[in-house]
Amino acid sequence: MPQEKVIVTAALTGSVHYPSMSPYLPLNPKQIIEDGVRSAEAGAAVLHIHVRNPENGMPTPDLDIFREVLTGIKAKTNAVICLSTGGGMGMSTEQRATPLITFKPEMASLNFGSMNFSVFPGAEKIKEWKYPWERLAMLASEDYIFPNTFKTMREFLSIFAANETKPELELYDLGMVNNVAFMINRGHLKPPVHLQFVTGILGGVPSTVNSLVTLVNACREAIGVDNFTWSAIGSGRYQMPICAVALAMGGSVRVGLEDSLYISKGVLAKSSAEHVEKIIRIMRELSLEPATPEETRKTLRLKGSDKVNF
Ligand code: KMH
Ligand code: ZN
Repeated sequence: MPQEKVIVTAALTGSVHYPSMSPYLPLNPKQIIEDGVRSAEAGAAVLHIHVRNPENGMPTPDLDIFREVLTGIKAKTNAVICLSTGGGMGMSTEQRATPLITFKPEMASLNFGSMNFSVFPGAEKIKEWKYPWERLAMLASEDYIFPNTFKTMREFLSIFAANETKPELELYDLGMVNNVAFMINRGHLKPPVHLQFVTGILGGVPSTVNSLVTLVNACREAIGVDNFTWSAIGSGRYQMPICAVALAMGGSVRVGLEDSLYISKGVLAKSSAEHVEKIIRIMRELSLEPATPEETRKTLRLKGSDKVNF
C-alpha cells in the first residue's frame, strides 16, 4: 500500500552538474539559499546541501561557505538540512567528513560502497565552457573511483552516531544492500535505517522500474521490511519517472537540480523549486500528500533543528 505522506527532498546544486550545463545551477551562497527557501516553500521537507566556490562554481568543502548557506537557510525555513558527505570528485575523506563534524546536522548523506562514478560522456555535449576546470574534471571522471571502503563507512558511521546525525544511505547498486545488512549485523548501524536509492549514475544501476523494484525487494529480504524507510532518485531524464515509480511503491522522493537540470523535454528548470512543484502536482493526482518538516523529523526520528551546530 502506498504511504499517505511522502518526504520530498530537494537537492539544490550537488557536484555532478557543471556551470556550463545550465545558467540556473545555483553556484554562490545567495543563490543556493534562495533556491532552498523557494523549494521549502513549495513543499520540500528536506534540503540536501553541497556548496560551491562562488568564483568558479567548483564543488568545495569550505566551511565558511557551508556556514553561510546553512545559517541562511535555517533563518528562513524549518526544513530539515541533509548535508552531503559525498562532497565532490577528488575530495579527501577528511574533507567530506569535516562539515558533518563541524555543523552536526540532523541528517547527512553517506554513500554506501565504492564505485565507478562517471560523467565524462556529458562533456561531448558542451559547446562552450564557462570555466577551464570543468572540462578537465568531467573527462577525468572516466578514471574515477568514488572511494567508500568498509573502513571509511565504519568511521563515518561512528561520526554520525557521536553527533546524533541520521545517515541517509545512498545505494547505487545491488551489492550496496549487502553492505547495509553487514553494517547492521556488526552493530555499526541501528535500524530503522533510511535509504536513498540512486538510479542512472554511470557506474550504478540504470534508471528502470526493475532496478528500483530489485533494490527495494533486496532490502526487504536482507534488512527486513520494518527496518528501513526509503526514497528514490532518478538521474537526468529519468528524474520524474523514477520518482513516480517510487510513489507507486510507497517510497519517498528526491528531486532538484543536483539530479536533473531539466523540468521537461528540452526545457531547463530555473530552480529546484520547479521540480518540487511538479512532483507535488503528480503526488496530489495520486492522492498523496507531502510530509511537513516536523512530520519528517518524527518519521525519521531526527534529533531536531535545535541540536545542530549552525
Ligand atoms: N549526487 C547524487 C547522485 C552525496 O551527496 O553524498 C548522490 C548524492 C551523494 O547526493
Ligand atoms: Zn549530493
